[in-house]
Amino acid sequence: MGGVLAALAGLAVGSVAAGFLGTPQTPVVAIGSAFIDRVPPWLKDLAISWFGTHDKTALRTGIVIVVVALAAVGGVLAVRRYWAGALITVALTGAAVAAALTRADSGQTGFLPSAMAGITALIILRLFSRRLEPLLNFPDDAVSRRGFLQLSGGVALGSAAAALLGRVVGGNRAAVADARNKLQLPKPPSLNPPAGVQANGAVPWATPNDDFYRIDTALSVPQIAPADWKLRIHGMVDHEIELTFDDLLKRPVVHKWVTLTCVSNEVGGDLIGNALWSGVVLKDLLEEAGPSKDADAIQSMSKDGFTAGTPLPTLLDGRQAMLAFAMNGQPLPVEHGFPVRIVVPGLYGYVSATKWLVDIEVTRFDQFEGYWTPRGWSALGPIKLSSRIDVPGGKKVEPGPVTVAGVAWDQHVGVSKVEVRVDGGQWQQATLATDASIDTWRQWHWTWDAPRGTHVLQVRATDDKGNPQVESSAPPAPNGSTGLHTVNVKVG
Ligand SMILES: Nc1nc2c(c(=O)[nH]1)N[C@H]1C(S)=C(S)[C@@H](COP(=O)(O)O)O[C@H]1N2
Ligand SMILES: [Mo]
Repeated sequence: MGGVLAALAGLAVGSVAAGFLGTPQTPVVAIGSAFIDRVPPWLKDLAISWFGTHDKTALRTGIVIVVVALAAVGGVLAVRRYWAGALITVALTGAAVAAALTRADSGQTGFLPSAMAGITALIILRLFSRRLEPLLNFPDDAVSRRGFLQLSGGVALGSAAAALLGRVVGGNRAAVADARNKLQLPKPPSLNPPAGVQANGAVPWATPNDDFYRIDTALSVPQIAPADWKLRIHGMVDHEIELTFDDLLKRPVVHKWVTLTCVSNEVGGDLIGNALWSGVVLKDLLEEAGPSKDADAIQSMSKDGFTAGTPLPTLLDGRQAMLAFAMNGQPLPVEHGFPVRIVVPGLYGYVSATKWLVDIEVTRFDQFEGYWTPRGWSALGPIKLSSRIDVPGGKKVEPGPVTVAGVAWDQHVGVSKVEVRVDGGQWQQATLATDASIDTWRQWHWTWDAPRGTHVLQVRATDDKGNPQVESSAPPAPNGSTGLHTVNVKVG
């Protein structure tokens, strides 16, 4: 009891301190972020498949449970020997402080919330062990019991008040949301998808922002007001460039539909979305900076220290890789990288699509590794040709004509053909919807005269160069899944 309350009070003080210091590093965030940076890829994939995009809530909850459980043990030990319980508190605090110190976005004060949390917990633990001593020796002493209960109530109330205060002073979030709402950005000529791109029965060709998948390592979403945003382009360049948000808006703006895909997408998975991005073409900026002939990459960095390594040619070959500030006509949602992120058609997000972008270094692949490379993922990540069946889903269908439909993608190469087969039979050509560009997914549909029974549907795509999709199954690591999306359908 004392241990649990000490821990909760510590965590509450930690989050208030983080709020006042303007750092995202509450003790839970510090531990969680360090955990995310070190988690093996298989565990990350498992977490995504269990919790989907709620994996971060699950992690936060998990950390609180573990901390409170350890603190409970500490509390029990502290009843007899204060130092034994204190040792556990000190160890937990040490872990959180160390975790905060290793984070890029913690600044000089990032460790303070964790340290203050630890000190608070130690003091409260001490108070409890003092109050408990007389109770242990004289169990019937009403005065000691009252003292103990008063202390418990006081600490519980204090923690709740502190937690509330923490929410209020964590006002950075509200300020950034407000700045985002007030932002006036150049509007795309139209938000409507190009004519003919939507196939009957398929998912919406344009993914609404609220439905767009979110993948990142940010346990606490970086909050950057546009007025505070600055981008430095440096490294192997003739002229370093520094850019404010206003500078960015003064440049020519492009609006472009691009389908973003995560390398962790399993065959048939939904870690893919298509949006109209507005921003500034990166090529022009890079050419102004003048990359050295020996450079072959950029390392882009997020406010929170995430990095991606992108081949320089993909940024200069005219495919309109961009610094995007808007998504489907809205300022980037904060979770999708507000105020500025990178979008590169044809590359998986982990090697290109840095959100909360603050720094671009022109460099060489033999000089650095992007965030995911030492964690078992390839340095290079071109998106693989792939296709997915969206309908019919898992539901039972009536015999007779059934619409089979879905999407196929091979960004910056293009999809030229989609075929479907039933029960391993002949491949049948599906009807393709209009191709908006080679940088977006392409929808398809096929009408199946479905007989009663249980059947297996499969889809395969062919790219614009005539290469068929790789049929053998491979997992997402190290450079993207392959295999045919296979769906069982009950008819009858
Ligand atoms: N700062 C930052 N940017 C990031 C990541 C990240 O972890 N941190 N993840 C990348 C990955 S793996 C993908 S797939 C895309 C996902 O972008 P979205 O969340 O907007 O869909 O963002 C990329 N940009
Ligand atoms: Mo990703």
